[in-house]
Amino acid sequence: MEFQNLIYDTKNNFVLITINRPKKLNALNQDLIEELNHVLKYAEEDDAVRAVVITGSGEKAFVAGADIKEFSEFTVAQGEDLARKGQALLFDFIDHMSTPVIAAINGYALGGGLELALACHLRIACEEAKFGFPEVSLGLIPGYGGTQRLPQIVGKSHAMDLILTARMLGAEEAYDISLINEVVKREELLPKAYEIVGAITKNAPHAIGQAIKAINNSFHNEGYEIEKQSFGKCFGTTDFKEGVDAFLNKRKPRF
Ligand code: DAK
Repeated sequence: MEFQNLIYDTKNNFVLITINRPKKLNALNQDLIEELNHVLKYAEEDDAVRAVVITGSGEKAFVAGADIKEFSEFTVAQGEDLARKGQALLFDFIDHMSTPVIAAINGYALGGGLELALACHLRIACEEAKFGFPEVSLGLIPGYGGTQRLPQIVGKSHAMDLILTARMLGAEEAYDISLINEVVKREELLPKAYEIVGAITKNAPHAIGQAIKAINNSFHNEGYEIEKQSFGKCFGTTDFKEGVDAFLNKRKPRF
């Protein structure tokens, strides 16, 4: 199958997906979300696929966020609707897969890109990787599950810090706060991901799927719904218009 925004490679018993928009730092647009859903669905349905690894092309970015140009004109209704659609096609979809998904983070993982990594079951990164939620600097909040999964993974205190300050952090700090499972040298990133795939796939696949389901269910709450509504409301504000205009015109926002 031909894809415009990703490359997928079927290995022995797993699939490697490489997000491939390097000129736009692999920013997530709607087409890419659909393409990822397509490959992930296939991986989930084929019993021969026992794991998935997701990485970004180039040395600069895993995914530098949702595509800001694409969402700059969205209304409140479109924002909420697309948050729902994106969650169903990609973020919740991965979270609920019974096939384990590992994010191999090779550079910037920002905004929607960090949300993608958080939806994966495990995260490893190279030493140069950078993480952050710049959404509030654009007049938004993380709308693809970030306000829910970040506190689940790093705790409320670190989540408040990262989301409210919008600061970027490096791989060592990300490891220290348990945002990622491991940090390795760049050349060891994919070999380490494959090693983890090997460690998981020697175990019983049915039990792996049930374990993921049980772990996920310890985090059931209403927060995801509130996030979608709050995210949609941000699109009706002058802050959003100012934040996005500032990014697109390469200037600092004035809030
Ligand atoms: N979207 C679109 N283009 C992007 C991009 C992005 N997120 N990130 C980078 N690019 C583009 C840049 O515009 C530039 O394009 P050209 O000007 O060359 O055409 C190219 O990638 C290279 O980027 P830079 O020239 O900026 O590279 P630098 O090394 O100087 O800087 C950077 C790297 C990662 C620090 C910088 O690119 C940056 O700050 N990027 C934006 C980070 C960011 O704010 N990401 C968005 C976070 S908000 C939604 C649901 C969820 C969301 C949105 C909507 N709906 C349901 C509707 C989530 C929102 C987010 O993710």
